[in-house]
Amino acid sequence: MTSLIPPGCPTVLTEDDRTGTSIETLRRAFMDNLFFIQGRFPEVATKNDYYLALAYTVRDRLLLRWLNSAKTYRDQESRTVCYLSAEFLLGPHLGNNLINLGLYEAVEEAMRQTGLNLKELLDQEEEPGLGNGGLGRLAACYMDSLATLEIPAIGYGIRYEYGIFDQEIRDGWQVEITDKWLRYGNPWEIPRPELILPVKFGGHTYSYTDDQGRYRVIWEPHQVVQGVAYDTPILGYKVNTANLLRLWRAEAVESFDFQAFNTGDYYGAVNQKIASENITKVLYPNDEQLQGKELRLMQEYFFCSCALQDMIRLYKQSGKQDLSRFHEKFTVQLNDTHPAISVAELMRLLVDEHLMPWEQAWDITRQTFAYTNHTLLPEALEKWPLDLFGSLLPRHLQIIYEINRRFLDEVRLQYPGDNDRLRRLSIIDESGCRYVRMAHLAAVGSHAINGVAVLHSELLKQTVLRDFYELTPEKFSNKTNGVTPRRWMVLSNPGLTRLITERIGEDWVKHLDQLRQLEPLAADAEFAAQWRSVKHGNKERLAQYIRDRIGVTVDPHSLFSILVKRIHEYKRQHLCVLKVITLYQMLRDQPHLEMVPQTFIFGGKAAPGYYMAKLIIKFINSVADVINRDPVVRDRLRVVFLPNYNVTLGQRVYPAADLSQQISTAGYEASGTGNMKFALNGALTIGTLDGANVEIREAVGAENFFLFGHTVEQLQELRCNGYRPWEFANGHPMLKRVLDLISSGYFSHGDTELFRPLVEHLWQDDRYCLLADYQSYVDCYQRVLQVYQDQAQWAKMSILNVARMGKFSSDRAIREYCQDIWHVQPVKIVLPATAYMTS
Ligand code: KOT
Repeated sequence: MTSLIPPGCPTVLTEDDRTGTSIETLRRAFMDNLFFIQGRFPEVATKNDYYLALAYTVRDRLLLRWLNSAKTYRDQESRTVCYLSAEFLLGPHLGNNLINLGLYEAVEEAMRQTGLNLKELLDQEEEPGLGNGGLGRLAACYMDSLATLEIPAIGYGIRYEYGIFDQEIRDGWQVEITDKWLRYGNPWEIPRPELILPVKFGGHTYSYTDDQGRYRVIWEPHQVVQGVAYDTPILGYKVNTANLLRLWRAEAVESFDFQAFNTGDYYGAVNQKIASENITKVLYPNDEQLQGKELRLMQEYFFCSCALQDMIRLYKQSGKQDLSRFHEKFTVQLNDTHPAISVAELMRLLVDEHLMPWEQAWDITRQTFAYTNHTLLPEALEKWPLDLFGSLLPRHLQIIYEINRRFLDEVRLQYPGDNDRLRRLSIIDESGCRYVRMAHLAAVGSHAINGVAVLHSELLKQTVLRDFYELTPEKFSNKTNGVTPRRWMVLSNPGLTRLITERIGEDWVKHLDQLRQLEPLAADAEFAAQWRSVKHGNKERLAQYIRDRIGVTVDPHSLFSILVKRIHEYKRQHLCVLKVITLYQMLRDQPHLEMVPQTFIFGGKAAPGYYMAKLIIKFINSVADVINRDPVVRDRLRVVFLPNYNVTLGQRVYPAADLSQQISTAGYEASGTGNMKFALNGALTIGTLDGANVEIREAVGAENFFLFGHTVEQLQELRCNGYRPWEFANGHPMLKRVLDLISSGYFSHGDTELFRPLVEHLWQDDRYCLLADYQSYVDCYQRVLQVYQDQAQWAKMSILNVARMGKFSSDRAIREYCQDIWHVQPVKIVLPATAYMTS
């Protein structure tokens, strides 16, 4: 029996069916689960039965680590990070857990011996799409790193019944399909039906003085729902730490309101049940666009209240009744403002329910929370109309008023007579309709505030939170984002992982800076050849996928230029299309032009109510249709829109990219994380000085990065002088031809109306300055094509990119949060000699 436990990893001594890791044990346990959990013989089992049997086999191995982690944290009363996020975009669990357990090869072999193909089983898993994009995926990467760094942590969020919609493309348009991710069950979660917490909504408050002379407020709600916990273990890489992701589902307090039922209001009772369950029914699919919907505020409050009540419950489990050290036990990170209501909720719990004096409660609250901002876009800044807020959370509104009153009193002391400043800083926006500004609540209620890339953190201090920065500069810092190399390299790019590990050993997976050892190999011709061959294999697999999925043939020898991310005007997918049309024009002008064959691959979802974003998808598909059919371009140009871009598809796409397109308008992309995933997989970047691009360029070297476009300062100047996009269009013959071609209906079967909003917007307003950056983008692309013709040079640059990307591991980011904000230490988890615990 070969045991595949990683060296140095303490483990159980017994080789039982639920914890053993030999191929033989894994195979037996798998067959056992197929029989006893799925209730199937192999003769009749479906692929899904096999997937589930395997998932349960792997889950058993997680549970051993998970329960021991929980027990250790409890015994040692470990300080714990709580990451509060409305989104966790996890991606499929099975492959990742196999990597982190160090069991991928063993299970692959066990499956092979059973006549099964592990890859096919991995493909069975429906990914939990409980997030929109960057913010949710970052939360998932951070959970991976917290566990890998052995930091006690709990992720708190919402168990949406329907995650981000599935995207289909019909006639070039996006069509949204509900994401029924729980359809076949979810083997990775453990429901805790006995862990139920009440959450109140609406109603009114009244106050009185109790018999000890204390002022007290009672909140009589209109509605109470209950939160039920669903737990998912999050395992670290080759450690015994498995942390907890606790997601909450809303339920009616009782299945029927018996009083209503008895008085004959059967439908009223049923409606109440439905209304409660609706709270966690579906993820709002808007990325960086606030929709001031009541249900959304209910979702936010619902999960924050559950999370904080749960923390208090855990705190009290250790025997402590008095909550004066709550902030020593827990540090809570607010993932943008979606959980910012937590500030008022913790105050309510401490003051109203645990009778703590206001000043002490406020001290604890401020020491507990820290806030990360993820966007500067004004339309994404959360603010809630006062009426709506007050009718749903009447007690919280009172608390916010009190927080604000005390806060503004302090400001007044520092800036006497500066009423303008008070107005700007106030948590309540009174400039027109009155609103609660959630970023202000988060900023006032936190001891630390950070942006997610150097440039973004600087802009944050100059724009959205400028007055807060002037008031308390010591609270501000930068924490540049990172991504986990486990999912984004080891799992998704086994070829590159093998090649790197052969040369520098396997430590880089945990210490990504070690990739730097690859630098000397950039000059090694043999290594470069292997490097290129790995990339080519990945491109072949993506080409096959494209053929299977949308029936378009692409040449893996062509330059794969990829732009995958949510569709948004500031991300400028349409700038890339203008470039594609420019290339097409050149080919039509000179049909025999020698040109590097290129494949442009797009992917991304548009918010269902975001008309322009949906039109951009139609635009890409329409241009693709015309170009891919035109015999003039022959094999020199292909355009592909891959439907339903998600984590699973990302894992196919990043390893196959030659060129990563990171072309947002400078100052708009807070950080970006796709940019990091591409570069870590050996793609070169064409990009603007925006978000983390700035730091990526600094890290890999300016000579290994294709830079174009106006800087933030240049754009500011352009706008100050009155930006007139038509001057750019008229002054540039090719750009004008491209815009005119679109307007002529060339890409819309002669329909001159279809893309009019898009083109007119560019001519007249061009908020995101595409036309101003067009020339520079086109010129830069020429340099890309020149370098690509020298494959040796390209490979060298690609190797240097990877070698110098170590900084962008989420492990680095989490270490910084631990040191600067959370002040939390690793806790080693040691597994007991026998599999199951006795106490
Ligand atoms: C959405 C709604 C409100 C506020 C912020 C968002 C948001 C920001 N959603 N995703 N982001 C992205 O977050 C990533 C992780 O920090 C960044 O890399 C990216 O630039 C943001 O756009």
